[in-house]
Amino acid sequence: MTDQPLLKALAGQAVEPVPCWFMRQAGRFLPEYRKIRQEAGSFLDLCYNPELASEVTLQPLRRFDMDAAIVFADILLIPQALGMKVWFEQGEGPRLAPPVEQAGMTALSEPANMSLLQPVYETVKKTRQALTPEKSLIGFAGAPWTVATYMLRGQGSKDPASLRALYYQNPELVETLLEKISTATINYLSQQIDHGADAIQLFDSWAGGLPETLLHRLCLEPSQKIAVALKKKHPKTPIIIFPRGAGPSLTDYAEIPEFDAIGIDTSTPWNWVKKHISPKKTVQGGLDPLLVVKGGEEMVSAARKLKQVFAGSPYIFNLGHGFVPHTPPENVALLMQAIRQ
Ligand code: 1CP
Repeated sequence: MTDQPLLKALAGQAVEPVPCWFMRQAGRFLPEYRKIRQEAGSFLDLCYNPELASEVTLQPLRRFDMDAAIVFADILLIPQALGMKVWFEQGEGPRLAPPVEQAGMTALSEPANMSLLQPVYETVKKTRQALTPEKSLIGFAGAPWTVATYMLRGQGSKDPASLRALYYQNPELVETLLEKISTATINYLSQQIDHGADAIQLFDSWAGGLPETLLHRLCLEPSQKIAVALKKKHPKTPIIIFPRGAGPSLTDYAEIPEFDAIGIDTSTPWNWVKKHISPKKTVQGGLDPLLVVKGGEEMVSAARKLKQVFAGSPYIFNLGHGFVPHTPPENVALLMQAIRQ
């Protein structure tokens, strides 16, 4: 599958035209997604329905010519496999029970119920079969810290400082939890690769705001451990790490050979990346997703500038975080045009 532009870029080539895909391209902003979502019942029912999940994965590629599809699933399926109840409150976000901070590790399943995730592997297989050979299929999971932030508190945390305080109070609990998530995640991603994922992305959406030592211990090291374990079994499958909010510590991520590409968030200065990250390391992302809500010339010129900054080095066009639900699809079409020009 080395004819895939995305894989070429992940192998360190500067590819022209620049390969692209977008975080949160599946689900959320497309009207055809909302229709299927209604048909499926709940969001989680949709994640566990290979037929419909595969359709949602393919929807953006039917409209736009991006180079990769990302499997429709969620980072919170792993907590379910670990024995937590997971649901989504309308307009509020995910809820998980019982919170590990209160219930402790013994409330989790031992061993994890990995067979629950079988439908995701079916989605991967079906989607890979439906994609043309030059398109890549990206499998993914949450990085352990990001998944743990939801498991510890039973919901998304609005207060990262309180999670840090929790770690200082009870490091054993947090570290045991990270270990448990990591083991399940290695198995989960390995199965996604076995079923046809061409590349993997680890989302560390809540890596921001940690002091350097904690960023290393809670985010970088557990993600590195997953990448090392995956590479042992699947040395050819590239891994993209997206440590949102890591700032200057991105240079530490870039030094880890098992991370084939580094995802940069909205607030990372592009020229800083050019200056501080080896030109051999593949970089992905950077465009403010809210600019795609705005659209027009401002979006187009930012996209051109981003392409220009990374021209001549291995780069994958993407956003600094995901599309928001009210992104107009016609702005995405215009963005694609600007990227392909
Ligand atoms: O229809 C709906 O209401 C569901 C919205 C939705 C969708 C489409 C959620 C709820 N998850 C997803 C799919 C999803 N989630 C994908 C595959 C589709 C794609 O990205 O194109 C991926 C990769 C994720 C990853 C994910 N889920 C992350 C990491 C990346 C990121 O966006 O930061 C996180 C943090 C989650 C948790 C999650 N899932 C959904 C919500 C509302 C949340 C909470 C987000 C938060 O706390 O702010």
